[in-house]
Amino acid sequence: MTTQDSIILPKAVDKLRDEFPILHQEVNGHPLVYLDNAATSQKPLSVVESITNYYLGYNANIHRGVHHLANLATEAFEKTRKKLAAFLNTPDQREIIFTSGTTDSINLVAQAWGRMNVHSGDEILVSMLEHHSNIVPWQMLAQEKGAVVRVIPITPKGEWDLTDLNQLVNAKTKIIAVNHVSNALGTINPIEILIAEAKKVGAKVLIDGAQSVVHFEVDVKALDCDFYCFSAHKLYGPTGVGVLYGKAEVLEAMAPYRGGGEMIHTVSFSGTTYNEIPHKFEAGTPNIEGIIAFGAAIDFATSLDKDFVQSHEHELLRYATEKLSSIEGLKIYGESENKVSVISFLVDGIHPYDLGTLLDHQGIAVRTGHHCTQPLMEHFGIPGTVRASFAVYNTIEEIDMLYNALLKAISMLK
Ligand code: C6P
Repeated sequence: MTTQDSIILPKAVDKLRDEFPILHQEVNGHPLVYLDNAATSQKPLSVVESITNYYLGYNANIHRGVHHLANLATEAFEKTRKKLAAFLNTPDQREIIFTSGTTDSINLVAQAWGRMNVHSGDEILVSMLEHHSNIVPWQMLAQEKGAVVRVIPITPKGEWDLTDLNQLVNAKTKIIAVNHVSNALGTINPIEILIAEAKKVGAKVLIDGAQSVVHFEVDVKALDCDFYCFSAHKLYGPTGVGVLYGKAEVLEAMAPYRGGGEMIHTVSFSGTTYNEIPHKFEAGTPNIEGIIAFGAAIDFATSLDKDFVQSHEHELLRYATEKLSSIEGLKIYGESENKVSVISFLVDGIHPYDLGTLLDHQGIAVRTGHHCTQPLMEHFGIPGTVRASFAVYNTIEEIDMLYNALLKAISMLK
């Protein structure tokens, strides 16, 4: 951090925090310190207002009516698709499918692509760092098809161990499904290596971007992956909506996932024809206000200065790592050089739940438990961790508050 940055940064963050009224409250008699951003980020005013504006001004169903409100709602809804296409850098809006979130996007691919393309004896490759949402849909598919789920091991630092890459990615591999960033450890994974390897054997690649897009820019065309997905709610947007990017030619060759309104072309009892992509995968009335607010969240995210986000989050991570490492008996899980602003830790002899509860008593919100990564916790031989995850609106002072609250909690529990 340069001297100039240290003068400018607090002011910039203060201004940013004004956009998030929820942060300005007390919890248990202490100022709220919200460090559970990897679970869900807080929402700026513009996102909240986009929802009320819709309901107060132009609530209507989309793609169906010819009336004024229906046209306004359809236009606002489709604008989000355009924004997401730009956000992920695809020129083709048909490659943007709205879903209910990352989990839904992965299930869509596992079912709609997987059922057609994965057969007995085939292999699906995931990693030890996956969230349950990127494990269970593949296990369900593998069980149905008699396929095998293989797992990329990790190093003690929490990075992929690609020593046996040649065996892990082989002629039987049909799809590689991995996260870009680990939610439990914060590791940024070298997905480019796997995408290149997949091409050699003709396998498809799905990237779970739930934890990446809020921290750095993603260009699906430069990555050249087949699928990329994320949820709005970890990127300043509402819960219950998300996106699946898929290459047009791959999506076109896929059967629909859910049947119903909107995804059809014509329906008759003698046979039904399906709509074009992306609508083929968007059955039923969607979460209209959520998708519109997703657009507002994209606007907010893209309005932030990228260099500022990166340097501020990097400084939060560096400072928090230094402070927490100085606490006796505290062990950090996930020590990659290539990390986003997430710190998972345990303190000798103290259950993470007890620590989390005593932090909450002091106004500090962290996540405790297995973080929906039970195989990873089992790998480390631990029940779970305490996870502090920082967003661009967090401050150095809040890390000092975390540090002091931790010392107090530890002294009470030991
Ligand atoms: N991780 C966390 O606290 P949904 O629930 O569909 O929006 O996202 C699921 C998901 C998938 N992949 C990764 C890498 C994730 O981090 C998550 C959500 C939250 O870490 C809730 S468990």
